Amino acid sequence: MRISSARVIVTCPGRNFVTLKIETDEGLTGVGDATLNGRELAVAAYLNEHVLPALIGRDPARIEDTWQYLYRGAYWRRGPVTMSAIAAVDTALWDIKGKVAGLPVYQLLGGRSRDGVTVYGHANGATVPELLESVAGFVARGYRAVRIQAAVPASEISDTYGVSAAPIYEPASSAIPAEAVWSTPAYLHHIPSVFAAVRAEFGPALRLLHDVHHRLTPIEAARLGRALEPYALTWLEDPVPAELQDGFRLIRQHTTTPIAVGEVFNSIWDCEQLIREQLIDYVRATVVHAGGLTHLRRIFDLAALHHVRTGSHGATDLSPVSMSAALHLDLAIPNFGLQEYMAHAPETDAVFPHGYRYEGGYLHPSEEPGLGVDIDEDEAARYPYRAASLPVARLEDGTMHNW
Ligand code: KDG
Ligand code: MG
Repeated sequence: MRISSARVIVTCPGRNFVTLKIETDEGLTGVGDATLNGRELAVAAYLNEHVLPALIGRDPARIEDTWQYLYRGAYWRRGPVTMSAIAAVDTALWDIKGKVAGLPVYQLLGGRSRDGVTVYGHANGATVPELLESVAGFVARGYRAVRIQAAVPASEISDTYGVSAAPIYEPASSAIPAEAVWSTPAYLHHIPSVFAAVRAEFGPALRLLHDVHHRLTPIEAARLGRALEPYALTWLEDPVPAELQDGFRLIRQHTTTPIAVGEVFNSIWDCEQLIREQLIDYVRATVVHAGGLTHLRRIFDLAALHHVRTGSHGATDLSPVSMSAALHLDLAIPNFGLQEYMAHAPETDAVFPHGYRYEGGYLHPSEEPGLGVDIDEDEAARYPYRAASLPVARLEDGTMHNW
């Protein structure tokens, strides 16, 4: 069997998605997600200009060899654009391999290690009562784990990360980034009282998470982790930017609150030290941004050796193709932790028909051969690309900060 064609489909059913579709000379097809929020066209061009011409005529069964060919062959290794492009090819080839075998991809990865994939949802509120109502909605729908984000009622903060009135999470908006104002002292003062209110209302069993979105320094994160210890979080996410992996040692020295990081990682080298030194508890790398199932499996296997569990990123800017692929891996690996899950807009679901389903706190991947997801190209053509950037954050004095 040979790869006979490959095309990149850019569509905006509520938000932008970049999808690779590979076809073989025997009529099988595979899909891969290549969406990089706010930088979509860079990955589309990378695929179109530099990857697709070299794919035609290759044997689709040679997944590892193709991965190595694209990674080593670029000479310029790593980076989110390169690794998202490689991920799309890799994911599509796993989809094809499943179809050839007549098996869902999780069977090719070793079969089930569990009955379902435990997911967490996103509760948020402009006020604590609003937040409690949002959490109650998730609990009523069977969720066992909920991410908690609440607006900080302080004039120094113009909008708080993760809080929005819109039913679908969507931080990317205007073509030129929107600007938000941020104050760490106001945030640190407020957040412990939010968790106190949630625990008082929902008791000890509900698993609670919180995303700092890279906004603290290690010592500030250590202070927050310590302040949140009475509320027994499952994880505190992205407390600091992770370029300096040593920074996490400082956090670890001061708090037993578990740490999760990795949604912006694209290679095993971004977390090698974090994992090897057991500086984190959950690694949040994803299929689409970390080189596909082939490379993500490698990261997760390294994590398994060091008591680190997985918590793959699953925001709405990862398409249903990514979610489908993530669920197959989540089901198979021994060290699965949690999977993030945010429902997509109905128009996104219509563009990407998929067989995974939510039930009582768990997601279940499709049992169809392959990944169990496709792209409806006629439907996709109805939604042309719209430029949309992620916001930026500044401190009160105008200094650029981390969004
Ligand atoms: O594109 C950026 C989003 O995916 C990110 O802001 C979402 O932090 C996020 C999360 O934990 O889902
Ligand atoms: Mg996050």
